[in-house]
Amino acid sequence: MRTRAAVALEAGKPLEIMEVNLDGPKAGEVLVEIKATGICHTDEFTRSGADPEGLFPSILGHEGAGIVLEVGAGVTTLKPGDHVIPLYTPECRECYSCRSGKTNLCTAIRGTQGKGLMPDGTTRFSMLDGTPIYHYMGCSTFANHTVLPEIALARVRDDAPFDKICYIGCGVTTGIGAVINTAGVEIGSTAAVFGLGGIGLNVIQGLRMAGADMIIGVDLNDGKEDMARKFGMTHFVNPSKVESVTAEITRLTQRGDDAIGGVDYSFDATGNVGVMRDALECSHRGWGVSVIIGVAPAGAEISTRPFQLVTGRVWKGTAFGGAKGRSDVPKFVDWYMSGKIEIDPMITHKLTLDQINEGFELMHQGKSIRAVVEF
Ligand code: NAD
Ligand code: AHE
Ligand code: ZN
Repeated sequence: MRTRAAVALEAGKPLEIMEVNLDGPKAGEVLVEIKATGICHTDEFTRSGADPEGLFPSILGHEGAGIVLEVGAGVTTLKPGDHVIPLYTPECRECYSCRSGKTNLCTAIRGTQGKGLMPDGTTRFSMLDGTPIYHYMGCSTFANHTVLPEIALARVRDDAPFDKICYIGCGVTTGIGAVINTAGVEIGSTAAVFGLGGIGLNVIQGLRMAGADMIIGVDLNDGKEDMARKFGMTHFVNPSKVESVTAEITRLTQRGDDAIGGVDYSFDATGNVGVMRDALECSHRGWGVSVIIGVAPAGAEISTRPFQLVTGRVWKGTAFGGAKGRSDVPKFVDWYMSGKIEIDPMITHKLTLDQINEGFELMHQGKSIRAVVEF
C-alpha cells in the first residue's frame, strides 16, 4: 500500500512529507493505522544527527496511538479494530531479560530494531523509487500507517482518545514510571527534577502521586514554571539565576536537624551530562538516588568524583520508566480515563502531518510541552 509520512532524509534537515510504499505485515507483524503521535525530544535528538544509532532515510516517531488494520500469520493477541499503542520497548515475555523479572528491557528484537529493521532483517517502508526507508525505534509513528511486531503493541481500551493517549507511548509512562518503578519514591520524600519539559512534568506528576513533600523543579526557561507548579512543583530554580544550582538545592533542603541538605531523589530530564552531574551531586549524602532519563549525544560521557558514590549516593538510569509495555501501558490508559493522571494540559499544540516541522520548532523555542500530530 501507499501511505503519507514525514521522512528524515538527512541528519539536521527538516522532515519531508511524502507518499511512501509500505509492505503488508509479515508473520508475527501487525499493520497499524496511526491516529495521533507526539513529538518527543528523542525524535529531535535523532533528527539532529546526535544519535549514534541514527539512520537515514528513516521515518521517526515513537509516541503514537492507532488502530490495527491487518495482522500477519501467527498473530494471536491482536485483531483488526483493536486500539493500540506502539512500544519502543517491546515485551515478548519469553526472552532471558523478560523472564528475569528484573528489567523492562526486552531483548527479543533490540538488535534489528537498532538497525532500523523489522525482526526478519528487512524494512517495510520504501520511497516510491524503491529506496528502502529505515524504521525508527521499531515504531515509525510519523507515518499514517506503520508495521510493528506483535510484541511491540499494547492493546488499550477503545474509548480512550488517541490524541491524548499517544503521549503514554513515551513521555507520560517514562516520567511517572521513573518515579514509581525506577526510583521507588516514598511518601514524604524530597526531590529535584531537572528539565521541565514533556518528560520532567510527568516526573513531577509522578512525584505528587507518590506523595513527595518537596518537589524542586529546575529549568533554564522561566516559562516552564507555571505549568510545573500546576502539576505539583513546590519550588523553582533557574540555574542561570543562581551561583550554583547544587548549593541552592542543598540550601532549600537543609532543616533544623539536617545541616547537610540534599534531596532524597533527583531526576535528569534534559540529556545534558553537566546537568546529570548536578542532579547526582544535589542528592543527599548517604542515601540520595539520582535517575538519568535524558538521552545524551554521541560521544558525551558522565563524570563525578567517586567520593559522591562512596558517600552513599546512587546513580541510576531508566528507559521507558521501567514500564513493561504490554502489561503496564493499558493501566496508564485506565489511570488517564479515571482522572488519576492528567495529560490534556501538557498537550499544548495540535498539528497536521504537513505542519510537523513546526512541532520541532516549537520544541526548540521552548514554547510547547507536547505537540501532537493528528492524522
Ligand atoms: P523537552 O525539550 O520537552 O524538555 C527539556 C527541558 O529541559 C526544557 O524545558 C529545557 O528548557 C530544559 N533544559 C535544557 N537544558 C537545560 C539545562 N542545562 N538546565 C536546566 N534545564 C534545561 O524534552 P523532553 O521530551 O521532556 O525530553 C527530555 C529528555 O528525556 C531528552 O533527552 C529525551 O531524549 C529524553 N527521554 C528519555 C526517555 C527514556 O526512556 N530514558 C524517554 C523520553 C525522553
Ligand atoms: N540510540 C541512543 C539511545 C537512545 C535511548 O536511550 N533511548 C531510550 C528511549 S528514549 C525515548 O524517548 C531507550 O529506550 N533506551 C533503551 C534502548 O534499548 O534503546 C544511543 O545513544 O545509542
Ligand atoms: Zn520519547
